[in-house]
Amino acid sequence: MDRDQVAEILSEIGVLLELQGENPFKTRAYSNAARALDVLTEPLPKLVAEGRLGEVKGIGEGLQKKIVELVTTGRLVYHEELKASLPPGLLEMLQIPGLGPKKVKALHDKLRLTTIEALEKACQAGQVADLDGFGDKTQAKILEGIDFRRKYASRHLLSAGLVVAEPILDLLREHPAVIRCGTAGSLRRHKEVIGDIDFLVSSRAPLEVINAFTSLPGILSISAQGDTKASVVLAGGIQADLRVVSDGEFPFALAYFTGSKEHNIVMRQRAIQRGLRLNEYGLFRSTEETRDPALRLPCHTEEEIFAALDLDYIPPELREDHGEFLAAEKGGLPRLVDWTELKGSLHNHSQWSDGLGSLEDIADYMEDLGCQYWAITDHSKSSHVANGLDAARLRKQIGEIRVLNQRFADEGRDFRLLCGSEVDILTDGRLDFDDDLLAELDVVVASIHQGFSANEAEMTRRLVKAAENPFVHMLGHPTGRLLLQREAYKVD
Ligand code: DGT
Ligand code: CA
Ligand code: CA
Repeated sequence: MDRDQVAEILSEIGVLLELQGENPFKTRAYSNAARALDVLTEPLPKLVAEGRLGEVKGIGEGLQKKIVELVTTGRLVYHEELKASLPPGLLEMLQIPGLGPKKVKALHDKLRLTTIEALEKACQAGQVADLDGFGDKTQAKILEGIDFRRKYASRHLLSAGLVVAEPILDLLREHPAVIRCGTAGSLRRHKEVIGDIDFLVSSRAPLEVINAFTSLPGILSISAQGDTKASVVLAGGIQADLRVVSDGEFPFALAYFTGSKEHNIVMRQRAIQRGLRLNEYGLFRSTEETRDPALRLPCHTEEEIFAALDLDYIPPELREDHGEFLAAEKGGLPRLVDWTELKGSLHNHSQWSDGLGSLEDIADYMEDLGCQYWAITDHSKSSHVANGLDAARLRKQIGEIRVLNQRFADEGRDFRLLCGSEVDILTDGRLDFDDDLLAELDVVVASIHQGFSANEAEMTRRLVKAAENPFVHMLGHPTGRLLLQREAYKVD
């Protein structure tokens, strides 16, 4: 087990102990130890192997033993027993915003609540508001949090989906029974949030492919397994569907399972208007539903299907029935932006606030990737948690960027850093820096990081006031939404 996993288990022990009502001294020892591991400068396994854990500040003998057990065996009996001694619903409650160990313990002790469902009923009955330290506002917030969780529990970020899908696709590609394969569904359409992952394979031996798929590494459990399809759960709890078709059907199945549903409906209508039938098995010369290969139009690729329906090729990202058909009929589809066309970015952080890289490392890296400019827009002073810069540090950063840029120019490099700030919009709509400082910057991004709960009129007023400042170039994250984590704030 590596350092991060060990630290995570130690902090979970701290939380579990707090839920049990252990004294704060004991619970804090675990969170402190987790934090001590976070800042280790040497690899944890090395310290353990050399018996030098005792050198780390804040880790007593009892904790050392537990860390050794975790590092060497990958588990900790104490942790497992502790976890088993508490209803699992309590840990789930902790995921609701605003509910920490103390509040969850109170809900358990006073109302005997052990599940989210029971918590929801208690809130609806107004019992939670009556508890000491809760109140109407907290109760409403808990209900909101439960709703949010329900809505998003089975949704995942595209990035999380791609990370697990790509290695599986690579393994499928190498399998001798696989002719063509790819992803479909919302993942192929590059939706920012996806429900499940859809894989599609063409093969003459579907069973072999299904068996290979369900025994791939990275598959946690099998939910369904048939002759031509299977559903599994992948790492991270993401569901995945696999369908196996003949190679003749592949382009049609690919188009169908890529979706979206709304897009597919229009495609079927276009087929019918032309005296044809379109479904997941083919595009057929028929006026009735069929899957007879003898009636199938010989399309080998999706491009040929679109062409048969008098359309330019519509890239998956545009298949939402949001106007793509009108555009594709008259050669008017927009060209999608490609990674290689990216010349720079205007909203980025460095280690001066809460980013990871130094100015120079960032410049080298982005230039290597083919960029010509990269703005450094670190946080301003009111964003304490993000280590925001005050005016003096920002002036110092501007100076360092100028020196670096001079050097790049001297070296004949076609790359520049831009000076900037992600300046906080304060609750009264004023900005965190004076205009004379903002005037010195190449890029000013203005963002709201506090007072999210204001009403729509107030939120809108703040954004408008910030945007009216002549030195502000753009608003950062203008809705405040965090995918799967936080709803947008109310703004008109
Ligand atoms: P997701 O997984 O919720 O993020 O969204 P999708 O689009 O990946 O949906 P999914 O996995 O349920 O199905 C994959 C595709 O299969 C979907 O985009 C379109 C197609 N499809 C599924 N069910 C139907 C249906 O009832 N009618 C039509 N026309 N297409 C369907
Ligand atoms: Ca899907
Ligand atoms: Ca699916």
